Amino acid sequence: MSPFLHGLSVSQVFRSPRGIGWVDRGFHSAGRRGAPGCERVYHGGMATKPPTEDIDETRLRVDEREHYAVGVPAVLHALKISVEQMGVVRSAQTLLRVNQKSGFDCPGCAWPEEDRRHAAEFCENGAKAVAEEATLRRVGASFFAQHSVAELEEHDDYWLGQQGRLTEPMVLEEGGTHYRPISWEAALAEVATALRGLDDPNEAVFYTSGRTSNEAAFLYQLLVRGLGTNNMPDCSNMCHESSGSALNQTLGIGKGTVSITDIHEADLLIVAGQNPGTNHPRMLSALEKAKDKGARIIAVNPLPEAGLFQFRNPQTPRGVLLGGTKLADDFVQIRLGGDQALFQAIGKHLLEAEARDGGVLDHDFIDAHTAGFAEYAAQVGDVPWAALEEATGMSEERLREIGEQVRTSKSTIVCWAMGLTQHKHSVPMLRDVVNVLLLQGNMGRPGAGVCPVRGHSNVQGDRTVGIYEKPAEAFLEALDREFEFASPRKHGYDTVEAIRAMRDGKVKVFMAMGGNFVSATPDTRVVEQGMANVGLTVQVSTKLNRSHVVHGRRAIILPTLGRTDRDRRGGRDQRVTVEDSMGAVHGSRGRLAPPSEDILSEVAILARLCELVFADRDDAPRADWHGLESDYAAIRGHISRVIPGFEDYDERIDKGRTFFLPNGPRDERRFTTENGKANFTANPLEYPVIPEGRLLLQTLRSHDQYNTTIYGKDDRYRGIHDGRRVVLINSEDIRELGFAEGDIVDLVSEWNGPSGIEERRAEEFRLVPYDTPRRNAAAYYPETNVLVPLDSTADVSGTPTSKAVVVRLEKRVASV
Ligand SMILES: Nc1nc2c(c(=O)[nH]1)N[C@H]1C(S)=C(S)[C@@H](COP(=O)(O)OP(=O)(O)OC[C@H]3O[C@@H](n4cnc5c(=O)[nH]c(N)nc54)[C@H](O)[C@@H]3O)O[C@H]1N2
Ligand SMILES: Nc1nc2c(c(=O)[nH]1)N[C@H]1C(S)=C(S)[C@@H](COP(=O)(O)OP(=O)(O)OC[C@H]3O[C@@H](n4cnc5c(=O)[nH]c(N)nc54)[C@H](O)[C@@H]3O)O[C@H]1N2
Ligand SMILES: [Mo]
Repeated sequence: MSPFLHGLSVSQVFRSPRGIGWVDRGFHSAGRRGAPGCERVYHGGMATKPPTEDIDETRLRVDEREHYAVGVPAVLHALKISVEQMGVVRSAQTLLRVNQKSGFDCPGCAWPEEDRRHAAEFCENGAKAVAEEATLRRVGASFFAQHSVAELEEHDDYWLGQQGRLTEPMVLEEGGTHYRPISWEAALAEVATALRGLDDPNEAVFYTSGRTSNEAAFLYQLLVRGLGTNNMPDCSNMCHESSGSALNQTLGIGKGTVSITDIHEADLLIVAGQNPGTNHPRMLSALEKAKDKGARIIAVNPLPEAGLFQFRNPQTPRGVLLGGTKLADDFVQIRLGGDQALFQAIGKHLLEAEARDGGVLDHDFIDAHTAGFAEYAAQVGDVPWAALEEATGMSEERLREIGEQVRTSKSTIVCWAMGLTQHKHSVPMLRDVVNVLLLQGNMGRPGAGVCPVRGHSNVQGDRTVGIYEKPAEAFLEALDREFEFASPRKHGYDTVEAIRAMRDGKVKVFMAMGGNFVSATPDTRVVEQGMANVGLTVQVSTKLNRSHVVHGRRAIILPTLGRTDRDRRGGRDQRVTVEDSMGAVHGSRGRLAPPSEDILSEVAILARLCELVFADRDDAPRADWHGLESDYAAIRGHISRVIPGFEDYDERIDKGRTFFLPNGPRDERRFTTENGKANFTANPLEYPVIPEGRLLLQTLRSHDQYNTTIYGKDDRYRGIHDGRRVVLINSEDIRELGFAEGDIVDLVSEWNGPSGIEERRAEEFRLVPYDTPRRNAAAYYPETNVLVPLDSTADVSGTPTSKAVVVRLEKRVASV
């Protein structure tokens, strides 16, 4: 990969005598003019002040959607945001260190590095994630003195997140109007006393978001299990839980089975239910490499996402000057939730081709390594083409054409993200993905396998080191042996169960290690009410968010370090480790001065809590808590003795090295399922049936957000500017439902609950005609989470069905 950005390396951009005057040249020679905000970049070496206003939706503009991703505008946009948040010097310091051997792991996404020795691979949204964390804006005691909690609650997520980094521990008393400062000693003592005072440890809930390092996550689960509960809901429950459920059962591992080299070497890549141009931009370089080597790409999506079609790599002349690389050879515009039918159709086509001509299936693989083939073949044999056509919105001929591309592929990888995991029938859908791959032996050989593309940068690592409400017995036994205690065996709450327990008044302490529980979870009104029922809520956070202003009777905010911050403990710079989407573990070390002196790392907070909570308890885990806080290598020592695959952990990440965790299916076609085989499964076909006059709504990310953190007001690739309250909808549906383009409507979700139809309402969204299948609409999360019913979850995995909410539209005011 070339480290160059239009002939200049990122370092040259910042080192040029004219500062980022470079932007001028790069941009004119690329034949473009007037990138918005560019002037600010020229004149301002300083970070800018946070916004004073919420998003003003009346300014919303809609234009043509883009037909390519990245390119020069992406570079400009990222530089603009970086300089606004961090100023020029800090921007240079940080952007040069992302994903470098001696640098920090990008907090953006979990896509692996191509090769960590090269200079920074440019990624617009990675740069934005970094800028958001390394911002020079601050939220300290004077901020909280100025703004009451009631006032803060009125602001939108954009305003809250943009205020800056938290700098000192704060507490909100019962009935208090403002957060006030509290010392670390008093804050941690209060948390520990609350936890020790519980009648039953199951009255506490401990949420984790996926940025937490392996070291902190491991200590966290030890704190929780030492206390005596497995109540560990995490963001994974809302994310790739369906992937884990389907893959564990069929392949014996809840993770992907490919490496980055496999992506490069695949003959066919199917990218389904994923918008990599926005959410995993570095994946586009890998897809480009695969294309260069002759791969075909099939993109499966209801929306023609820009990043699926054309990639203008800003680091190559081809990308900047010659229009870039065409990615998808075939765009399959599927109906929401139609993917199970698509994969059944492919399987059916392959089986019919085998019966007719032979030579399609990998019989050696099927015989040696799999079980359940006959049942699967019978099931897809019986499913009528008419049903497959109805579910996908495509003809039998078209479905067979896709099946033919799979038949002729020598090695196939299926990549997916939230479009496949957040449906009621996601688990059977993903089992059918596995079925298709098994037919041709696309498992455990180069260029073949499953690739669930993870979201948060360490969400996979957190699970590996024990953040899970249903831990495996072998893990618990090893943990008990290492720390000489007895961990609880009873399974804990997942995210939806935790919300039910909060709603029902069963939770006395709620603690979150990162994330934004209130905005990220479904059924916002129920969650708000649930939070209010909790005695003490504790948020360990980097930045202000809604979960600080929607709180329990008492609330504590503990500010913490992020990936970019220097973490000095025990007289030296500490390093943490993370695992990427492909099971590679590597170190991460921040270099920036932390936002204030008064911030503790996640590890330090947890080690101190363990010490306080476990003091004079004979049945508690035993460890040198103080030692762990001052030397994270000692935590890695514990992990290496508890979790297989981490032998010699610390040595193996030394000097910026990466190591791969063992992966049975990938490494040796070994499947640790109950029967020791890769399992075909027979899954009855399911797909959403949309009631008359209603739409099916998917809730997704704009280009300017990181989950609940809103970076900006644009969704550039989809042509949406200066606003977020839009519904992307087929223009014929607008007409048929009696509306006009630009109408402002309320979205009313309809859920068939135990006592009849329940309604939930999200107000004032503008109708934007868009290229989406009939009766399939899209709107942004988290504004629409209020519509997702708590009980609307995926079978088996319990994941909220964020990509399939039945709604009707209600008109509010005339067209504007
Ligand atoms: N910049 C940025 N990066 C991120 C994140 C972010 O918010 N911002 N979030 C991170 C996290 S935690 C995650 S999990 C990932 C999320 O990454 P994605 O899964 O790409 O995120 P979504 O925006 O939810 O996009 C879902 C995609 O699936 C499509 N889709 C929806 N329903 C269906 C369906 O039924 N079938 C098919 N075939 N497609 C469907 C949608 O049209 C959309 O293109 O990104 C991670 N990276
Ligand atoms: N409707 C709908 N809902 C969804 C989804 C959807 O597609 N549609 N997607 C779901 C998915 S895939 C996910 S993963 C979840 C995401 O849910 P979460 O992970 O809970 O949400 P985030 O917005 O990523 O959390 C952002 C907050 O994390 C804190 N933070 C950031 N970095 C750090 C750090 O290093 N340490 C600590 N301690 N705190 C930090 C900051 O305070 C920031 O405000 O949302 C889910 N919710
Ligand atoms: Mo996620």
